[in-house]
Amino acid sequence: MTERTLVLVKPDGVSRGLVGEVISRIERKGLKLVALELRNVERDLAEQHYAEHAGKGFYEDLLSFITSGPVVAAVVEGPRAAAAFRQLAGGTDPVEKAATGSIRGDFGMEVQYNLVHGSDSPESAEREVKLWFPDL
Ligand code: RTP
Ligand code: MG
Repeated sequence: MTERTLVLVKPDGVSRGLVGEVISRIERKGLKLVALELRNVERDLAEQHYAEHAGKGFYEDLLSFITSGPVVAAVVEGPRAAAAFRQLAGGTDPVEKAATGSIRGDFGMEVQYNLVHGSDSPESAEREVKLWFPDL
């Protein structure tokens, strides 16, 4: 059964010119792009997207960062799409957790500036795809 997941190239990835690199890795893995858009993120959308982190120490910095410049939002499809993209992304901390060969492991240095987002489960993916692409 096929599955959809939400991918974001965060503002650091866009400003560093890594959009093509991320898209290329998604395509080479065998995942399929079904939506792709450059957009500015309103505070309200950022709050809903990261609702699970409300109240945490890094929450305000996270919201400021994700609304600081354009992101590329994509819906990606394939068998086990959420897990497949999380593997491409690597662990949250680009130095301590992300393996070399992953997007964060190859291009990231700091937890806050970890380049990409991927939904963390099929259930999160369903919620996030609806949130970002309600007409899809
Ligand atoms: P994401 O949601 O962005 O795909 O990242 P993730 O699942 O790997 O990590 P998550 O725990 O959901 O955290 C969301 C984002 O918050 C920032 N963060 N900063 N300073 C910190 O300790 C800290 N912890 C998390 C990261 O940018 C992380 O991607
Ligand atoms: Mg997360």
